[in-house]
Amino acid sequence: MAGDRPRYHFLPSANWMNDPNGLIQWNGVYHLFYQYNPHGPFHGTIHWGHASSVDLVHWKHLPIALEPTPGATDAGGCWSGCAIDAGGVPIVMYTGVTSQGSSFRETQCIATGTSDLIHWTKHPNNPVIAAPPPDLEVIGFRDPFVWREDDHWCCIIGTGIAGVGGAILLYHSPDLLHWEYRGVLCAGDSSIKDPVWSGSMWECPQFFPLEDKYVLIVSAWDSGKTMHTVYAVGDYSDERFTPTAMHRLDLGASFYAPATMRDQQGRRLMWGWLREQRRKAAVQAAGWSGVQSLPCVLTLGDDLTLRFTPPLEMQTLRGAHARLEDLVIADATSPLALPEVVGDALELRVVFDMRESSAESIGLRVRRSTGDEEYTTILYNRLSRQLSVDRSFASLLETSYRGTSSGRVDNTDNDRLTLRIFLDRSVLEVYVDDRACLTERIYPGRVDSTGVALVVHSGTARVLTLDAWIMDQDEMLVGDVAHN
Ligand code: DQQ
Repeated sequence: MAGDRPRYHFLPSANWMNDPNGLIQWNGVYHLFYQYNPHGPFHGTIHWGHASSVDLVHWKHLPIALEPTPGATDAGGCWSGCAIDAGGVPIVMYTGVTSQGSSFRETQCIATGTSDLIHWTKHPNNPVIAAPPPDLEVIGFRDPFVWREDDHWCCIIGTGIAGVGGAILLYHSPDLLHWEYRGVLCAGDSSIKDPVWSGSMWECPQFFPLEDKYVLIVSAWDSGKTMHTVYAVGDYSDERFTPTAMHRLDLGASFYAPATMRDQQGRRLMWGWLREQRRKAAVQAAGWSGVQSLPCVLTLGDDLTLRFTPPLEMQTLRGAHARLEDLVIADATSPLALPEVVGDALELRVVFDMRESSAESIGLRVRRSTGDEEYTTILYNRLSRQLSVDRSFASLLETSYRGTSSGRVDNTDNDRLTLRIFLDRSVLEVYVDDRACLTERIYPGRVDSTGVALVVHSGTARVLTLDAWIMDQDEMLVGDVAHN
């Protein structure tokens, strides 16, 4: 259905997209590569798609960057990896896979780009890392992430150690071609379920300094299932990362395999793959699957947890604006429909006065139909400090994707609570202050499911300001996916 296809989030014109890959700013231009299947809206024959942007907002589709080479070590797919500026030469490192019965052989490969990053030549020495360390019983061996340290390159690869949990393998190289295994940078414990389960294998590791700490982001995988993304902040010395607690990175059910980059302003930017949550037949009918999240700037809080902020550039998407001020809502008036605010591609910013609110839960309904047949409820419960998105009534079509995603958001300001919401047809990204982000996919079927309402439970709430912008992006994407 055309009404599900996002308008201002990045996605190819058709077919399958999953992980963001090889994020880099090159000669001032942002480049986003991504896992792409040109043959349909399903995972298979994975290529690297490519797009670029000068402003993080408008993206230009570029030719496919990498495709599997028959008979080579990436014949089964060019899986996730990273991009590196090797002294002015663009290099990508990725996982080449070949089918081995019902499983895959995973090896690490490199390719060198032309100065415009359009054409890529695979190195004749591929694979540059042919197999995991022989003395470890590993589950998976993929998704290289590379950085420079002193006089050598460092590469980490995601894996799992049987009976232990997810793990990160560390390698060093003088030239990106010859790699020496240095040990396990860090390992998880799959028996720990609380407060967050990190699965039996870690995909798409990202490892970078932030303030005076290091951050490790991994995507938790278990028994063939992609689950959620977790992060840890900690210290890095003597080739080992010592994390403090593990945290959920995004509190929703759709955000996975994020990649990060440091841009020329020094910002740590992150994109994640927002997978579909609808029936295969609906995906097939749509002809596309997968969206990239909006970019998000990561910073570190005093409590050593991450802070999440949409980049300022996103404000250039704002079109027609409505502002409401000083509203009081009580159980009896909830949900309070806002006729001034209508649309399926909106940014909403709501500031609640917490000192003058007694309600246990406050929030909004979006994609709401006139008779409340369809709606999605975003709520913050101030007693349990839980942010939730309830999809129970989100869609009359996708009845199997129901339920609630939620997570704890600690230490929010006692005076104010700000919800910042990016709604883009089937994409919903909810920021609570800068403390947390919850991303969901929703698939309302009714054409009138474009309303917004304020909701409270058990008490009253005072809204200081509510700003709504129609996100106006007809010109966002330039060109089409070109095939080599
Ligand atoms: N997707 C890629 C893998 C990665 C997974 C394959 C995560 O490299 O581990 O498309 O979604």
